[in-house]
Amino acid sequence: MEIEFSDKFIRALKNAKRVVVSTGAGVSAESGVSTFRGEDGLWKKFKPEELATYEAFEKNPKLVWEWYQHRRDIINKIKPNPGHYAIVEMARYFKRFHLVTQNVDDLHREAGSNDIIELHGNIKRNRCINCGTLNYEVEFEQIPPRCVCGGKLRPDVIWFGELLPLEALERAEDASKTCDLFFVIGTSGVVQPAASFPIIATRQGAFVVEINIEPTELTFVANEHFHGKSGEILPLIVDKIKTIKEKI
Ligand code: BV8
Ligand code: ZN
Repeated sequence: MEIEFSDKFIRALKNAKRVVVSTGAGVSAESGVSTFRGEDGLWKKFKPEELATYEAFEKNPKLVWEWYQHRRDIINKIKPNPGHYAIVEMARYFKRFHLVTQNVDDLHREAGSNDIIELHGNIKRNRCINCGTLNYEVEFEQIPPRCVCGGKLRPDVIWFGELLPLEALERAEDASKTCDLFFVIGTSGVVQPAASFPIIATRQGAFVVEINIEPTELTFVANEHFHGKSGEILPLIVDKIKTIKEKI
């Protein structure tokens, strides 16, 4: 695949010192994780409020747990794709680099990214609703599984109507307010407050780059839009970065 880099994009890469990369389900699509709103999207079969809410968990813990086990089974079998690895490589070329993800699939960590700002938690972690204990145990004989304290275990993800982890929210907000280059990759820009970060960035003058296979709610804020798969485009952008920046 060939892509044209505009002068303004190359200038933005050259001058960038504080970069944010924010990712959504589209970054994991080429690894085989279905997105939420795509053709085979998770939300096609179920509505978000039917499954990814505390009320749904209270009302039908078995259905919610089976949905998460189903997603875990898929996620446990897949690997990061070239887009995840390109983000790991990209981080090496900028003084300050933040990775903010809406994804709960743990693929950024598996690819080698560290210090990931997980806005919506991590599907591989469980949390006790009674004592808050976290565990990575994912195989259970009974559904819904119980904590040793007797409390119900839930996937450690943020459901609709739940507040995001304060530290993640503050770190993402601060990084968006102070960055000079913001990549928004593989997200439809529907879910709040995650979708607000590129807008915060553009408001303070950052150069915003969108990578997506289609235009989204956020395309209007982007200074540059790469139309295509993140797994193909990101490695090309990193190759370009290597010709104009030194590793830090
Ligand atoms: C909160 C974890 C305070 C669980 C998730 C009314 C109006 C506006 C907002 C609200 C409202 N009522 C409530 C809200 C707030 C609500 C919200 O945003 N609702 C939306 C639906 C309108 N948000 C919340 O509730 C948040 N908490 O705000 O607390 C509060 C409290 C009460 C009331 C108000 C406020 C919590 C939200 C977190 C929900 N949890 N995940 C789980 O995963 O099971 S969200 C889940 O869906 C994901 O984590 C992700 O964030 C989201 C999916 O979005 P995307 O990642 O963008 O995925 P999508 O499929 O949509 O798009 C994929 C994109 O990739 C597409 O654009 C596609 O073109 C592209 N693509 C595909 N392939 C590729 C590609 N791009 C590049 N390359 C490819 N190969
Ligand atoms: Zn407990």
